[in-house]
Amino acid sequence: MWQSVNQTIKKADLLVIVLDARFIQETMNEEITAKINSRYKPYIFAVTKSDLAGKIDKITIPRPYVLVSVKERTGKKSLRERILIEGEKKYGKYHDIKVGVLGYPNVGKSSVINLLKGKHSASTSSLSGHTKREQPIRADRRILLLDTPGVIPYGEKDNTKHVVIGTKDFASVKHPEVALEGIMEKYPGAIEREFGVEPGENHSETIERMALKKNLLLKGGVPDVVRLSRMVIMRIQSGKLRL
Ligand SMILES: Nc1nc2c(ncn2[C@@H]2O[C@H](COP(=O)(O)OP(=O)(O)OP(=O)(O)O)[C@@H](O)[C@H]2O)c(=O)[nH]1
Ligand SMILES: [Mg+2]
Repeated sequence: MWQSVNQTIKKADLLVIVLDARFIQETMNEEITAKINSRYKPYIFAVTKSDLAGKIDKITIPRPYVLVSVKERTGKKSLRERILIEGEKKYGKYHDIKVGVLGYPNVGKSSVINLLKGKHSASTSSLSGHTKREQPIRADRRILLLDTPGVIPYGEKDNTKHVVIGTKDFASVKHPEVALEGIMEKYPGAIEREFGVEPGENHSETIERMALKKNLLLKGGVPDVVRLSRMVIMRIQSGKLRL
């Protein structure tokens, strides 16, 4: 993965770093910006999934940035203009610019490429790790886009964070009930409120109550906490449940 990212940073004239509007700080990757800086290449932040975010505190967004929603198809013109402006600053007007698109797994990189292209060219999925290698896609006469597989900072092992932001997608989380406990610890009250259950003695008891309330039962009436937890994680990742 990093090899592909390194190659793309080397080949590209400019980089678009994709951030999730709901989790701007969490989807920043200092290793990526350091690598880009060491090659003196310009970059822009595309803050995407803005349709899923509530009010965004603009002060916290690194610059230069463009707000995008691929779902609502907003920000396309601004992003294109910004690419050309930053490109021209560095390379002059008539350069055919190669743009590498980078970011965390599942953050929405291929979708941003499709938005710029105007039709579905890069393959996307709610499952993480979907893009395996970069493929150049021409957005228009002046912009060539390079998709990349998502990467996380070396050694980052924050499971709760990775589940919340979708780096680890709902289908591949190994122990969703453990992950959900971590989320409930980090975002107190959010899940309990959504399900309208009284908190139990501990998170695991609360999760049992939620499974019972949803009538998710195993043989013998045992609450199916695994299924319930995977469902909650899916709702968080798709933006249906806000933390
Ligand atoms: N609501 C909403 N969902 C989005 C938006 N952009 C992308 N998604 C969803 O986010 C998921 C991941 O999108 P991709 O474009 O495949 O993400 P990626 O960064 O290329 O993922 P990998 O290639 O797996 O690293 C998909 O389910 C998309 O439909 C957006 O602006 N709004
Ligand atoms: Mg992709």
